[in-house]
Amino acid sequence: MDNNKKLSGGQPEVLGGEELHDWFGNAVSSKPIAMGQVGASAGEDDVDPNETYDIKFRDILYNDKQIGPYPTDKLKRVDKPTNKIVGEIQRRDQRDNIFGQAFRGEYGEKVKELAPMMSVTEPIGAALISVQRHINSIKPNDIAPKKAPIPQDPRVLSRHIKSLAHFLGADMVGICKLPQSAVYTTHLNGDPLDVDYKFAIVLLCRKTSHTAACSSGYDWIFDPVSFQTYQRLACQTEVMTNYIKRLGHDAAASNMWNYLTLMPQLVLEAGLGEVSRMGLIVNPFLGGHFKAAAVLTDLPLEPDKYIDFGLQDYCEKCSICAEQCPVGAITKGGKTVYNGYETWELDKRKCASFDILNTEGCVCGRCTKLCPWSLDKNDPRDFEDWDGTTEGLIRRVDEQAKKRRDAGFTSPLEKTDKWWFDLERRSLDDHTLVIPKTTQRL
Ligand code: B12
Ligand code: SF4
Ligand code: SF4
Repeated sequence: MDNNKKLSGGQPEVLGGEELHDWFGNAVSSKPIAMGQVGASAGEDDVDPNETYDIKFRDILYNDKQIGPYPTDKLKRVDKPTNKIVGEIQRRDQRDNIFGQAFRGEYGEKVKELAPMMSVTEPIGAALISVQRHINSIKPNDIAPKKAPIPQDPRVLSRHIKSLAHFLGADMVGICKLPQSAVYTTHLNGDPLDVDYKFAIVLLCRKTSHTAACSSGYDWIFDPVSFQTYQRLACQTEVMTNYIKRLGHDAAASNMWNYLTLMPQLVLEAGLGEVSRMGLIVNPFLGGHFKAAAVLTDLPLEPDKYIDFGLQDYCEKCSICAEQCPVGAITKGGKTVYNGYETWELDKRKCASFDILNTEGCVCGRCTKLCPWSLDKNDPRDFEDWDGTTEGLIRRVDEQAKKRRDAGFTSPLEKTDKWWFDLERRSLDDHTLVIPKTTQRL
């Protein structure tokens, strides 16, 4: 049986079964056990999809109660995205993202020389990346040969999977049909990607607000803030993938270092946000202050609809991100068509060159941090009294915008709570940490 039938290119080969270990890690049997014995009784037939289940104490899977900490069930749902899709969205070669271009020298010798040091210059970021590399290198497990005897109703399974996502630590989760246009044509190593799953489960994790609030963008912590979030998402999506395969369904994780898909498109499709002036997707509760990862699967699921919380109009009038971007990478003008969809196109070359060349920090993220939809704490309690109207959300965002503007777009925490040391590694082959000259200017 081909246990990894849907995913080819750049993935580790699937090995059969699991080794049995005792609690102390000693192998107790050299004979691998079949995954089917974990997910379903050996010899059992596939589950009849028409069979009805009456499972006690699991009302949450059958009712309409809110799943997760944010009131996503109160959002206005629509049939089409609020930005127009006007043409065909083209699949992308992952190596053509701006980092790939920088590594190839397309932005000049200085950017090429410094690009490999990006994200690993600062030791907290480098440590996060080291550990995440291990997570990404775990071999995918087999798909159990028999489907687990659980309800096959897409709605019930979707509520189960969403609850699992929150159990694993995701802040928000949505489901969409997987559009082939969101799948990269190649893996980062250049192997062609042929990914053919029906659905994408999209997980969002908010960034750690306190640390982000302490960062001006001109220091070394904002990139580790991203990698701390990537690491959590990698754990969540790898565990969810492993679990779905134990249920007897195919699945693959798409996360940092192992992206199979372009994420903003999936975040939009899964009803988790709208296209914003920043060029990224903004979520009504998390603003732009989150990272995303996905699990692609054939588990029968119920896709979510798009959402409309008035962002297209809001971004037409607001331009905080464009004003606050240190290099003018975000347009103050109107939307244009890019890759078949309407958006405010980012000057990614300006953003990435600054990210790599800035001697006082890395991947500043000021746009996402200062967007007034990214509230100070992004805490679910902020929305406990929300009346469910767009006006109610916008009122709060206007207040946040005023507060930030009055404070000159700085937080008092930037002057008191920088708990990290701005240290730098000298070069890729030298692990000595030095105090960068630039910290004296902060
Ligand atoms: C490379 C990259 C960058 C690069 C270059 C971006 C680029 N355009 O090439 C740079 C350094 C500029 C960058 C910066 C940032 N990034 Co970035 N980045 C990526 C990454 C790893 C790959 C994107 C890619 O393949 N680009 C190459 C091609 C496809 O670029 P492109 O044609 O210009 O397309 C871009 C957009 O036009 C859009 N897009 C293209 N086609 C379509 C079609 C539809 C329908 C939609 C809706 C969108 C869309 O997606 C691309 C996003 O870069 C993604 C992860 C991922 N797998 O998606 C994260 C990602 C896009 N980045 C993210 C974030 C948050 C940031 C930063 C805030 C950094 C930070 N500190 O957190 C800044 C924000 C800059 C900005 N205002 O957009 C998030 C966005 C989440 C969201 N809210 O939607 C992502 C998804 C990472 C994640 N896992 O969460 N990033
Ligand atoms: S990450 Fe920084 S440089 Fe890039 S668009 Fe946002 S504010 Fe501008
Ligand atoms: S800062 Fe203003 S213009 Fe920019 S994405 Fe946020 S709401 Fe839109």
